[in-house]
Amino acid sequence: TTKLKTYGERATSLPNKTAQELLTLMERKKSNLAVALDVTTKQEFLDIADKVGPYICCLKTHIDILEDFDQDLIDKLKKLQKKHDFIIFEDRKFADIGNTVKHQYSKGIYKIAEWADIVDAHAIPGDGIITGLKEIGLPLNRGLLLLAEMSSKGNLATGAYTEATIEMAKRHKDFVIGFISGKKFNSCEELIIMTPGISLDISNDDLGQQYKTPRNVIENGSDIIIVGRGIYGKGKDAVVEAQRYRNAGWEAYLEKLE
Ligand code: 5BU
Repeated sequence: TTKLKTYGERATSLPNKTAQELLTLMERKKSNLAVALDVTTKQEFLDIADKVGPYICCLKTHIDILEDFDQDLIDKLKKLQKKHDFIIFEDRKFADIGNTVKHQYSKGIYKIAEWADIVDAHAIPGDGIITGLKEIGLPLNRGLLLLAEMSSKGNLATGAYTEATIEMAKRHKDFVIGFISGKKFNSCEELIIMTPGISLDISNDDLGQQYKTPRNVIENGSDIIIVGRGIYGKGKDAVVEAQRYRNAGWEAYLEKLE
């Protein structure tokens, strides 16, 4: 069997600058943990981001759920990014024609392209969604993830849809840096796999979310585990939980490398 490449060694196998930066910083910080920061006030958002910052490679946002969003939040988020060294991933799940997603990516209230290193998109509209996002994102060295699979019960991103999504990614390797999925796909092993639906404690929520453990998904070729409520949910100490998930993710990765 051939030895698996480390995150750091893989950095040079991708043309996209954000992808290279992400893989390098994972190696440097010894973390394959992304936190999904799904809280609805600025204060909670900045407080948790500052607490978990030292332990994460990536901060995943849903910027449109904040009740008191303003430019000051973005300024402070960028300061925290400098302080702690992480990639920012806005989980926007674009799903429209190229011309529309271009505007959604760069304009409006959030001006996502100005601060998000990575965004994601559904493959359902076809290649035009990537071409549109690329016009905005590539000059800024941004990266895109395609949703090849989803974690929720009954989702339709399976089989032929997943296969077609993988083919679409391969046609845009300058901009598409990887997938949201639960496993690695043959024929594009260099692409980065980010996996949501991760818990060490529970197997589902009441609204269709399904959880796997960090070990489950890393064994299947996931590169980055995405954890939300498992870290800052009711009664949890975000620092303790971030350390616990970071260690679980990194140990599973080291075992895979052996
Ligand atoms: P949780 O609190 O760990 O369940 O949060 C999971 C996060 O990942 C949340 O922000 C979702 O929007 C996101 N997510 C997901 O759960 N499943 C998916 O298939 C995709 C995104 Br794509």
